[in-house]
Amino acid sequence: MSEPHNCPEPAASAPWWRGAVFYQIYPRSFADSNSDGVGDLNGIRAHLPELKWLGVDALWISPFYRSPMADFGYDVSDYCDVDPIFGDLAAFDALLAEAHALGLRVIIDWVPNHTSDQHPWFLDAASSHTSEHRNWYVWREPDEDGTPPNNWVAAFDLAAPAWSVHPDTGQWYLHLFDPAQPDLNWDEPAVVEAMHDVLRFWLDRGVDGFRADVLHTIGKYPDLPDDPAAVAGIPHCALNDVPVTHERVRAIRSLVDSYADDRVLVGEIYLMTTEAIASYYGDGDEVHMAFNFPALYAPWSSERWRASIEDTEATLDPRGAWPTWVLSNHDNPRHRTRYDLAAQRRGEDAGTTARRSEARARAAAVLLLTLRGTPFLYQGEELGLLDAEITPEQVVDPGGRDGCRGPLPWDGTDGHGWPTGLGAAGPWLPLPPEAAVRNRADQQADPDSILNLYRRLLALRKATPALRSGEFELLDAPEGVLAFSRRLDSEICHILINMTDEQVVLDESLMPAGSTVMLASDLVDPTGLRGHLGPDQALIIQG
Ligand code: ISL
Repeated sequence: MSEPHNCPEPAASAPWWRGAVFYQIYPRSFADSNSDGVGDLNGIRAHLPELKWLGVDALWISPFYRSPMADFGYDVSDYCDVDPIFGDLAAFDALLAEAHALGLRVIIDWVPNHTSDQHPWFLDAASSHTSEHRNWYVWREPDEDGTPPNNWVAAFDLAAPAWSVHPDTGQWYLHLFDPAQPDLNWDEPAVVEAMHDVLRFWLDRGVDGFRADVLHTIGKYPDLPDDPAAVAGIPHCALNDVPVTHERVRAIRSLVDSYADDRVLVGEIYLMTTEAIASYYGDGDEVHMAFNFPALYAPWSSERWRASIEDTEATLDPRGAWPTWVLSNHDNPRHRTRYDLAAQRRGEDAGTTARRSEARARAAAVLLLTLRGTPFLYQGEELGLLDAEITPEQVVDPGGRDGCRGPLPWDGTDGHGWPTGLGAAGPWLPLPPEAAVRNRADQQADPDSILNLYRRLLALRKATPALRSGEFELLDAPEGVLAFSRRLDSEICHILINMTDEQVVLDESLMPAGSTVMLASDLVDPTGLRGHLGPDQALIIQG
């Protein structure tokens, strides 16, 4: 088993993941070691030193298991093996050992709600009414009128039912996502046992924990009733937030904890209120952390961020639940792109928008890395990447989420670290715009780049306990400015973020005389900064 030997010792009272910054790797688009146009485990391993240089503490690696790739790995056909496109188990072991030797923790994705329709369990289940695995999935006899068993719709195509008829037995099977992703039946004890075995398999190999995919959906209303909200969208959330799921999550947590209390369970609880998400922290006996989706969807607005932060603090803190913050992931447009689009809607020209969205992306980095809680960075946000531009013919994802999955540009060469061209000979998706300048090597060499801002922020966070674990308080601030403090013992930091396009004058209480600017989001010389914030500028001030 591979141990994170080099990891800093966690304080007795604070588990490592509370002080850590996670970095999400989407393996297909991270780094390609064998020039087949798809990223792989050896590619990740080769770039671990750069992640260490950046200063993150832990990696979350999206699925690399055997998969027909109908949902690019979230359709698993063998949970205990690596898809050949990514490498093999030996490549994973080498990656994990090397990450641990560098002091980087590694959590991996676990997809408990559904398998691939090519998983041997489903192939057997579908083959006859009486097969060994029949009850591992959710089957219903068709009505005479041929309508699906209920009105649930599938996540990627809201016009399509969450049910398909399997030709071999003529029965409907349930799939909250793509028809190629049949839902497992967690009412069946053998499913629970098999999925627990998957956790054990990877824990035994030494992983530091899991990000559990749509974990709230592993319990369903027993009679699968119609969903009154189905027409309003987000079908897999509206229902399927039921008491039995909490029991199942508690069992998963206790399995994870049985290995040692330093393994972590992060839930993707794709529900749209903090209250609903918070319930999956249980009484400290369900997930250790859950993604904060309402904050991910907050636009670049101080009022909206303030409301989201207040809601998060008010909901999580009383239950002793630890917050997380995330701006981007592999399912949503990158935040720089989102903030860009917002500006374009206000009628800005493209050049101005690009310049301002860079400023917003920098200020957002300060926000993400100074809030109280565990931040999750998504690969490429440290380069300030925009979504790749994808033509309709280039769309390959059933959910149309290709833009945020554009491969990472590593250097200034023609292919930027990927085989040149697109398609069979080139990367599986187009690279993001501006790769000639917005690539890893060039940004590393430029001390003023957003990459170097992330690095300095991460170093500052590491060196400043108040920023990692200090008390949090929102401060009164001029309109358009989000201001808060982080305080630990006598150490106090003010974080000031101007979410407007105008310069804002600051009063003495936010920037006291004699205070020092520890960092400015545009990396300008902080000595000239007194009494005001530039457009979309963020400052960290030591009081
Ligand atoms: O993709 C979404 C919005 O753009 C979400 O609705 C997404 O379906 C939801 O966050 C669940 O996502 C997870 O499970 C899916 C998979 O496709 C996503 O990539 C994964 O993050 C099914 O496994």
